[in-house]
Amino acid sequence: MRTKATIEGSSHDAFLWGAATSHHQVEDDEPSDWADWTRDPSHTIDGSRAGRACEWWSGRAEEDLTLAARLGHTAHRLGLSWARLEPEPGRFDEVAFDRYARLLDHAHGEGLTIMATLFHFTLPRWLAKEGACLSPRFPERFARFCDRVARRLGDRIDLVATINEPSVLAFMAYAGKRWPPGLGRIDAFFRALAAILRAHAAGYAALLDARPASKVGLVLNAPRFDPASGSRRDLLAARLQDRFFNAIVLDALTEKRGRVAELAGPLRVSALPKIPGLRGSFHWLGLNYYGRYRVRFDPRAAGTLFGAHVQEHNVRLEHVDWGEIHPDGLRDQLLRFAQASPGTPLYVTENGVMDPTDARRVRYLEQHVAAVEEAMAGGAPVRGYFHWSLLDNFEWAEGWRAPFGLVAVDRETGVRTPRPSAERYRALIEAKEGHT
Ligand code: IFM
Repeated sequence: MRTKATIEGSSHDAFLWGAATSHHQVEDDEPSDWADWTRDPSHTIDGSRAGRACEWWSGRAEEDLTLAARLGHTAHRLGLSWARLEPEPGRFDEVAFDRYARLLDHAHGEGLTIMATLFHFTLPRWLAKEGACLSPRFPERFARFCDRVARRLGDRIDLVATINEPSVLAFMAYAGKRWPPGLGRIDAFFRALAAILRAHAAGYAALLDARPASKVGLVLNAPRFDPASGSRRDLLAARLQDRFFNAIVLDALTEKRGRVAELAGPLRVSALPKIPGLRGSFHWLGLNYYGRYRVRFDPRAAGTLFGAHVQEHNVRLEHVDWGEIHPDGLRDQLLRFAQASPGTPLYVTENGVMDPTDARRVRYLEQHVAAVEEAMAGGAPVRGYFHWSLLDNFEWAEGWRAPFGLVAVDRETGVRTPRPSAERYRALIEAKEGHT
């Protein structure tokens, strides 16, 4: 891992600058529950599937990681496919492990520090059949997978993230119907969230048992929820959404209920059981931040806790609501994480904008990096920033219609073209690191 990097105003062992990807979104033909789910064209807004994606599995990962390094990145966050690595319960695919070993060696050869996520939304088919995250054996099975990854690839992974965005997964796939298994039940949200956190705690323990030097974290997506007006009803709806999306997980990880509950006022509700081994089960925390929602009380919106999102959608794709661009929210959420878990190193593990023309991305990048600096000046120990994403890729239920890349990818030819924002990011990194 690199030891010398700085961001204006502070110095750290290694401030990491990079971009993030996840396996299903860039690798060709991942044999997972998502590959099965997207056989039904109604499951994506454009009827598409990941398919050959950005061809990372069959060979283009190396070329793209070299490009990232040329664009000034010092780190990369990627996902490892559980579905590939454990195609049958307890049977691990050594050829697939070798493929990742080569990819990770190449990344290190390019000077990139690696953060690897072990469960980024997709599951092996056999586990999906067994009940996905609601399988009673899910936590134990995830721990076994973590153990194997630590033993087989641990020396090639600098920072390991167990799970990506527990609240998003529980919301989209268990409360909602748009992601597999698409249960559409609010009770399933709480059961899935508890199971995901149980799996994280079990995975954390397994990673450390197998490799005590592992630096293990968990990645949370934490948008801001603000009331649409000064009315008490809007305030209550915004607090409910924040409580059940953000605070519930931070509380469970830190058990600092008093302090975190203050943000939810009188709503000291916790619908999660106590999970053994969860408290403090991280060496670092990742924050994925895209924007904020303005919440208006709506008695008809029971499924979203009586809050409708009413902001001007400056990041909107058909019916998809990505919220409002609000860089101050990144600063505030970093400070909130720092307060919830004092001294824990923080990484911005995702931050980006769906923008095919790059009209917004340059300013978005500048403003959010400035927000990171403000958070650091306010005492948040931020150690890195990963932009979402390096490349245009498969955006889940939005299919191929949501380009988030610093680098555009032509779907027909596969040709990569860095957007102006990629050059701006390079200049920004160089300026921050003092070698212009
Ligand atoms: O593409 C996703 C990613 O997989 C998880 N976080 C949000 C991104 C943009 O929606």
